[in-house]
Amino acid sequence: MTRRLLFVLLITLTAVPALPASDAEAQVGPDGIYPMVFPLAAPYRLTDSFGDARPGGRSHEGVDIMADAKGQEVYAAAPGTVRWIGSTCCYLAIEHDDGWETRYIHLNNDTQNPDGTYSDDGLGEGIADGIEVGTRVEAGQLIGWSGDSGNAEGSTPHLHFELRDPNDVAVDPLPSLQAAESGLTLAAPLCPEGQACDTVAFHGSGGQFDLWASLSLNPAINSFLFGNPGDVAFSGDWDCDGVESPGLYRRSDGYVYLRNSNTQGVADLAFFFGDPGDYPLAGDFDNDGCDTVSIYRPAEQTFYVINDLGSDDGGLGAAEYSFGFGNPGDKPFVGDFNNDGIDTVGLHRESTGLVYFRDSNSTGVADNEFIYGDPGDKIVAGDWDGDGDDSVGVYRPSAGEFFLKNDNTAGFADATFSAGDYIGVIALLP
Ligand SMILES: [Ca+2]
Ligand SMILES: [Ca+2]
Ligand SMILES: [Ca+2]
Ligand SMILES: [Ca+2]
Repeated sequence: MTRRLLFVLLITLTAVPALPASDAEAQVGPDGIYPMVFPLAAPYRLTDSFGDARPGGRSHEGVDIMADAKGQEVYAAAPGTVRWIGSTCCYLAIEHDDGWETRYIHLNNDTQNPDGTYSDDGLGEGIADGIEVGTRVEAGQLIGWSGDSGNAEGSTPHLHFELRDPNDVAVDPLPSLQAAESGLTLAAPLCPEGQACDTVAFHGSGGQFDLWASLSLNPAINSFLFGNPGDVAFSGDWDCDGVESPGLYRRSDGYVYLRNSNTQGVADLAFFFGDPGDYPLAGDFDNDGCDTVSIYRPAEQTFYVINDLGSDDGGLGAAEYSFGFGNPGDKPFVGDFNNDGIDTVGLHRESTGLVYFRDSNSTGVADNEFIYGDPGDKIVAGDWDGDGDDSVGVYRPSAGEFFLKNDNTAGFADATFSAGDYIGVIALLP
């Protein structure tokens, strides 16, 4: 999967054609995306083929997902019931619980040779055992295998995939397939029930925070103003009450402004720390349950850590310790990447997407490094799945989208969200 990351993340989601006015519209998410699991195992190639002319004056009512070979696994895109299996092997339709339907055409009909290749004898199996009309299927369940059956005989194996709304109108499935591929739709809840999971607040150019109640496709959003345009945002639990809220750093003068609630208002704490040009970072660096503000001095590639907060517009004084880490130009972020209760530092090279971090606040080589996202993305780390360790997310200003992963490795996003136009993002447990 790893090698496909950049390709996937570079895809631009295309506009979805307007759906007919009906209750069908209620079933699609932001941007007209139908939530689904990608229906074909890799390797494959998506084609933009909805609406293409076909023999007899027909219009192509689906998208052809080109397979590398016969026999690649085909999955139910969403939960539902098998409504129809074509009388000539091997076509299949699933009616979903919301009245939408997906169709899977040209499943395999040939037998596999001992060497793994396929004959073209039309005598093989293309539909999985137990899949019959009336069978209940879950999202991602194996329903069959790719092939060239029907009027695709002799052509490149591919899955003709259709998405039809409750009025039986074919909808271009390409944006939904691309969304499924990049994690824009969720096969399972990101945050398991009962877990405490971080969410995000997006920071706007005018000093606005849009705090998402949860990372979901249609979250409640709490908007409030804090600070001035140009301030750099971060987050933490300054008063140790278990609620995280924003902080701001004014890089022009080294001023820190902290707020203890996620509401509009002035700073609850304000003090100086660092020098003009420093970057802020905040976290629990000593595992006492309270977050404090520290800084990264890019000119020296040095972190300055302190486990106390200042107040009353005063200077915070000297850092408790400092250490060198990183390369010129890289931007700092913070997380508890190894779930030991101590936040440590990472750096992000925005020009390439390189992410690297330490599991202790000390000089040394990176404990982990990988490429994530695209150049220009803004990084943050959070515990999106509530398992205790922080992992990366990136906000992409050019697309207004937020991508996250539940482990710190390259690869597909575990979830992607359409956010809008912001300058950055913070992670927090509100
Ligand atoms: Ca707090
Ligand atoms: Ca602390
Ligand atoms: Ca840690
Ligand atoms: Ca986690």
